[in-house]
Amino acid sequence: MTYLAKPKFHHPTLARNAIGFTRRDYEGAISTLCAGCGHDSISAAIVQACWELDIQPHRVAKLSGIGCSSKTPTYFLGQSHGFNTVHGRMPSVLTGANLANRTLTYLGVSGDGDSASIGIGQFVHAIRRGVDMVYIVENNGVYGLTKGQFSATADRGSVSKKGVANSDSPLDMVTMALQLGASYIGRGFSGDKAQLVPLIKGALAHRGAAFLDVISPCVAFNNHAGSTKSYDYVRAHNEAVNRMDVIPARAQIAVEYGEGRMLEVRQHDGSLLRLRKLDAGYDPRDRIAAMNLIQQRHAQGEVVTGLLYVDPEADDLHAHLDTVAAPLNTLGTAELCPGRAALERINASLR
Ligand SMILES: Cc1ncc(C[n+]2csc(CCOP(=O)(O)OP(=O)(O)O)c2C)c(N)n1
Ligand code: SF4
Ligand SMILES: [Mg+2]
Repeated sequence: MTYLAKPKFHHPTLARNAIGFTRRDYEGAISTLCAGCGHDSISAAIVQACWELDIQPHRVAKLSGIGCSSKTPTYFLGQSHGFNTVHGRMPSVLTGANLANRTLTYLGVSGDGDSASIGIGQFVHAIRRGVDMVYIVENNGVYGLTKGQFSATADRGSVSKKGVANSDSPLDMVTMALQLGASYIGRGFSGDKAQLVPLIKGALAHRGAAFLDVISPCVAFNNHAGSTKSYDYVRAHNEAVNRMDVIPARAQIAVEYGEGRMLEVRQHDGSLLRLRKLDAGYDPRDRIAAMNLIQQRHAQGEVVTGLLYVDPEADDLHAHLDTVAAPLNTLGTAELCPGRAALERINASLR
């Protein structure tokens, strides 16, 4: 229950990261989601990723919309800034916050209903603007919070718990993010933490719009035979194109691998994405090839996962707009008031 505080007691031998925090320091309140809900596994992966990256919790802003998925920021990063927005409006609030203060790490958490149905316009524009953020959609194919109606990501022909087949075409948010220009794109599965934690770490280290679609089964309304978002279905149809390690800039690189099996991509912050190729021909730097493979495999009922696209040279909205680096609330009169002469010049240019 959210009103039950977790005990503050930490066992003295709990492992600490480089800035002295235990994993517990990255947790939030006790989850109220259904036992077995995929969303709780994603929260655990976020905790693990932030702990491993030595992120200072108070330098993170977590934002969400409405839904079971959008409730989850209460259950992780209890010492970070949080903003639970209106349904489908997380991207615009995140964009505004990011423009006002670029020194924080922005983590947007949403659902397939929140982002692919009511919030689709907001999703589209935040991605195409290149807002520097990690945008996670916890994708279960239904509106879990309002009792299991199909969302826009539900596959045509997939069957609801009550036996009704979905007649609408699905919307694939990964393909959309590729088309819209996101510069780091991955698909994960809440049942595969070993794959998901590095995907989140790489996204946190990325500059630009990072988008992660995480298939996250709803055990209450969409985990039966006939669903393409159930644990069984995704386990049976998960085609991972690669496995990734994220090596922070400060770490020594000790192991060398054979050519052909490995691909190394260095990001702007110096972190290294080391990819073990499971599909030898897959190159996550090729946007068009990524779209083709995802669509081909989807037509065959397969779910392609892994790091699907990355542009390590990407920039972000601040670079496009040439904004000041300092947070707006730290600017004083000297920076904000250009003076009479400058104002007169501006006014004259407008006459
Ligand atoms: C403006 C508005 N319309 C509708 C709702 C009702 N509503 C609440 S959550 C939700 C869908 C949530 O689905 P999703 O984002 O997939 O989250 P999940 O619960 O599946 O994790 C809806 C339609 C609302 N809260 N506000
Ligand atoms: S209703 Fe579904 S999405 Fe919501 S908490 Fe329960 S299992 Fe998770
Ligand atoms: Mg949902």
